[in-house]
This record gives sequence, structure tokens and C-alpha cells, in this order.
Amino acid sequence: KLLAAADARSPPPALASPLPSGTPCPTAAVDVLFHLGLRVARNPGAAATDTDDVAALFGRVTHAVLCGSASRARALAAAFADDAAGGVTDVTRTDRYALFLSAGGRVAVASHGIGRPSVGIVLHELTKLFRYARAGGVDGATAAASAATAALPPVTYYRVGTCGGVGVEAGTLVLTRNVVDGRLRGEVGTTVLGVSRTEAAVLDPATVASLTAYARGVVGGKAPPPPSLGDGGGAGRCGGGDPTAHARHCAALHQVVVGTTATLDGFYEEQGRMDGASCSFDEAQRAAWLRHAHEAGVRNFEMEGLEFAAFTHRHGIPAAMACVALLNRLNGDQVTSPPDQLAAWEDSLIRLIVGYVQQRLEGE
Ligand code: R2B
Ligand code: URA
Repeated sequence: KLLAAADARSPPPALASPLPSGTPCPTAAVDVLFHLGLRVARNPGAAATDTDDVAALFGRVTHAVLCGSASRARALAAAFADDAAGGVTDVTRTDRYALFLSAGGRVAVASHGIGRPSVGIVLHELTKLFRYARAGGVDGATAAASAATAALPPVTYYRVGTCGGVGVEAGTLVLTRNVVDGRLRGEVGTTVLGVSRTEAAVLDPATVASLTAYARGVVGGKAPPPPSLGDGGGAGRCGGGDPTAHARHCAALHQVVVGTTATLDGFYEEQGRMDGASCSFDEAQRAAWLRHAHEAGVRNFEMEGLEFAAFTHRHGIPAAMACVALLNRLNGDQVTSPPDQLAAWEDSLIRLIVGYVQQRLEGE
């Protein structure tokens, strides 16, 4: 009976002819970026009260760094401020996502939470934010800002975070060449207006190559990590003689690997873990799947890359991903490194991305 009732329901309206990928949505006179807690007046004549002057705040942004947690976003923004004039502007308005401006307003740092839906939402709102900021569409006072920002390069997006290494040791920096799903396919599946579709998930090769070259210059050789990492020192271990502060600071990272990232929609079973609350496979099946992924070129597992790559590709946004491996999944499931070791790896990753973006800013 239930089946008959379901059949009788009218089918969802088919999305027969979708608009071209990345077509901007129509927007109201005041656009509420709900999860960021920002309100943007679109027209000079629109009510300027209760809206945020996004052109003044975000009009100079050329790099946007996204990471999982609010505290990591704050640490990233502070690290950018160490290296540039001006401090950090905290633009966080909700407890959904943290948002900071640093490096004199040229770098935005946001948290993205965990998983594809979470990163997808903040990507939509940030991208609209930067669009509005550059168009100067707030009020008359921002027309000058709009003219000044017209010539800026496009905003480059980065996802920096943690991951499970696949055949790479903890403390390895994994840079993503391409992203795949749990079936090792380089596309993301979504359902829009009742119609399922797939979309390519591709990172910008030029940005990936340039970040790789930088990372290889500052992260040390192929030797395994020395026994005591995270001591805050490490000068000389990183960068093969490179005297810069960034090279010294990235000492906790012991090698750079460029490879395929698999994005999974869960941390436990979806990543082949056997330490969740329940388990639908055995040791042999786990090992076979991890081996299969490794043989296909997968070097890390995480939870947002597919959405990040699909979104940035759809919008023509240059983007790259850098993640530090917290463990080698071929050896186990649990993250057992002590907190100060985890902090040292994350701090090194922050130093690395700050150094890279700083170098890019100098050339802009
Ligand atoms: C890496 O770490 C998080 C899960 O612990 C998730 O956000 C990811 O991609
Ligand atoms: N993040 C993940 O998604 N997986 C890991 O194993 C570690 C961090």
C-alpha cells in the first residue's frame, strides 16, 4: 500500500535544462549571508542601516584560507598578522563559522567545520561576499573602493587541514593533485530539484604546482621525523639550508607528498575504520580496500576536498589543498600522537601556508 501511495505521488519537476555551471543567482536588495551573519545592501539606494560595508572590509582580499576549526582559523589569522602591518579583524558574527581578516585586509581566514555540506555552505557565502566586496555594491561611499579593487587578481582559495595518511607517515604534508570520492571517482554527486547529477572536482593545476614548489623548498628531505618533534625549535631540519623563518618554523613537517586525496562522507566506517561504534566489515576487507586506494594513488583521506574542488572549479576559482597526515592508515585507525605533537604539525602547516601566501602577496 505504501508503495502504491508513493508511486501515485507526482514526480519531482525534472531539471530538464540546467543553466550553465556557475551562473550567479538573482539576489535581493539586501542579501543576508545567513551563516556568516553578514547583511549586504546591493544597491546604493538601499537602506544602509543594519548592513555591513563589505567593500570596505573585504574589497582588498586576494587570498582566502579555509580550515576546519574556529581556533585554527584564529591562529592562522594571527600568524598572517605577525608578518604584515596591521592586526587581525575578527568578523565572526555567528557560532557556525569563524571569519577573520588579516595581512592588512588582503587575506581572509574562515573555518569550514566538518564535511561536505558544511564546507559547501561557507564557500557559497564567502564567494558572494568577495563578489559584493569587489563590486562595491554597498552604498555610495564604496564606489571608490570598487574602482580600486577592480584590478586585483582573483581571490585564490586554500583548504588547509588534517587528514589520515595512506601509505605516508604521520607528519607528512600531503598536497592534493586531484580529489576522488569513496569509489575513487573524481566527481561529486548532488541532487538538485530532485535530479541527481555529478560534477567534476578539479583543483587549479597552476596553484597546486606553485604551492608544491614552495613546500618542497621549505620542508626538509625524505628522512623520517626525528624522535622529538614539536619542541618549537627545529632550525636546520627544514628547508635544506633555507634561512627564512618559515623554513625554520615548518620543522615538524618531515616530507611533502603530492597525490590523490579521497574525500569520504564520514570519519569512521566510510574511511575504512574499525574503531567506530559499529563495523560492517572485517580486517581483511579493510586492508584490501586501503591497499586498493593506495595502489590507485590515494595518499590521504579527509572530508571536504571533493566539495571544495567541485565548487572552486565550477566558479573558476584558483584553489589548492594542503593537509598534514595525523597517522598512516595502513598501520592503524586511532590517532594516538600526543596533543603537543599534533599542535606542532598544525603549527608548521600554518607557517607553511602563511609563508606561501606572503610570497604571493609580495608579487601582487
Ligand atoms: C579532517 O579532519 C576532520 C575530521 O577529524 C575533517 O574535517 C577532515 O577533513
Ligand atoms: N581527518 C580525517 O578525515 N581522517 C583522518 O584519519 C584524520 C583526520
